[in-house]
Amino acid sequence: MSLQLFPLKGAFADPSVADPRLPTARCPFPRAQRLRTRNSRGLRQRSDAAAKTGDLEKAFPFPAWEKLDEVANLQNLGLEIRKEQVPSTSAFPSLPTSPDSKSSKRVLLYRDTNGWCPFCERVICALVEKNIEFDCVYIDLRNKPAWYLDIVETGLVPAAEIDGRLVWESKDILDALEETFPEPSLLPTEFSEDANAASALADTLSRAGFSFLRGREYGSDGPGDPTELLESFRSRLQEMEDALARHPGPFFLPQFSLADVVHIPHMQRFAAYLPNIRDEVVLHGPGAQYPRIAAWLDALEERPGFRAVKSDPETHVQVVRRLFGVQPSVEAERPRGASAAGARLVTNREAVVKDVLANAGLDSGDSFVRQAVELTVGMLAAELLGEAPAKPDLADDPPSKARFCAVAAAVLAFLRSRVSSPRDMPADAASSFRAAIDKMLREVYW
Ligand SMILES: N[C@@H](CCC(=O)N[C@@H](CS)C(=O)NCC(=O)O)C(=O)O
Repeated sequence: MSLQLFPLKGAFADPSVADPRLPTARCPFPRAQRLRTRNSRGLRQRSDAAAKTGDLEKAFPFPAWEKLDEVANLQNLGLEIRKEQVPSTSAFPSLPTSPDSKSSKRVLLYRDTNGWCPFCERVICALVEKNIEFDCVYIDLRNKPAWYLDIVETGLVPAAEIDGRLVWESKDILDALEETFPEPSLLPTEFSEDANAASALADTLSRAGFSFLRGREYGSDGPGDPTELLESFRSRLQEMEDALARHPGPFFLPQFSLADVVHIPHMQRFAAYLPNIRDEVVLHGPGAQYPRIAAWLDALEERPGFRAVKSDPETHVQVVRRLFGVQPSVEAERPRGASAAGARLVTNREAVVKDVLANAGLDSGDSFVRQAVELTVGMLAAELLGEAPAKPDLADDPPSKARFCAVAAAVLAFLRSRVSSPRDMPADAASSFRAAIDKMLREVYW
């Protein structure tokens, strides 16, 4: 059987890649292939036998968790496991979500379970910068406990108990921390006017940025005027640029301060969103339009408080798309080899589907699986060719949706390791092929 995934054919043959007269239709790793077949049969036999005796441990090597615990060095990472809580790991010491949770530390922070709240980030950033020990209690914002609503009248996070005094509203918490723990200071009194101006700008700038990204004014249902939204965002960014110029060094004041802390959450988000969602505004990297803001973003990387709350750009983009339904207007630049890879996949789809069904470990006798495999291959081809990949509409059927996603993930992972260059496609096409698969895998459980 030919194991070549995408045999070069007719019009799609790329003469720069391989001479179709060469015996490329043979698997370049025939020995490896034979070994794989033997091993998988062996495993099946062993697992059948083990299943009869119920002794799975003999069939499958279970992870050596104790050894892995040791290697992972959990204590040194400061990771705490909170049994029966979601999320169950956190770099921050935490207590059960209960009205009776009493902390031995001077600060107890109530924050969101999903770890995304930008206002909680402000508080954590200040706590870390000021070396204040704290415990966290995680509040599920979709199902807030009644006792939390009783003690915090807004019902919002963050809230903090500081030496037994309960404070909410992120900026009020920052002030209370300064009062209670004056050293090291994050608010030098001689610059309080500039700090107040920066704090006010944090609100107007974040509103303008989110309005621009969502295409509508904060609090309004209808679409806004895109040019006005862009101009308003730009003028707030210019205000920030000017404020950063007021003192020497990269920060708002001559030293890192609360003025920086209050801007960190929305600015780290905008820096992540813009290149992926709306590229009219460039905050960072080549073509940066606000040099002081770009230098400020660079300087943050050195701050322990920022590192404690920093997320990766991809998480930010995924969250804003899911949470606010923000759709990118930026056309992701299609990598150079994408069309070539797409063309090969379309031309050879039958062979590819057959190969997946025969070798990816899926139940090829099941018609749902067969359809899901073909659809996934089609979605990948569409992705590579710059077409919108059509996903099945399974919103009303969660079990089938989950099943489809699982099959799609298996197909994509299989093809990712299966493709071989130059056997199947030129090098840049293979890179694009894998990049497209990585992108789809990130979004496969939609
Ligand atoms: N002005 C507040 C805003 C806090 C806020 O909006 N928190 C959000 C999480 S990011 C929240 O608790 N949302 C829950 C809700 O709206 O019910 C502050 O600065 O602390």
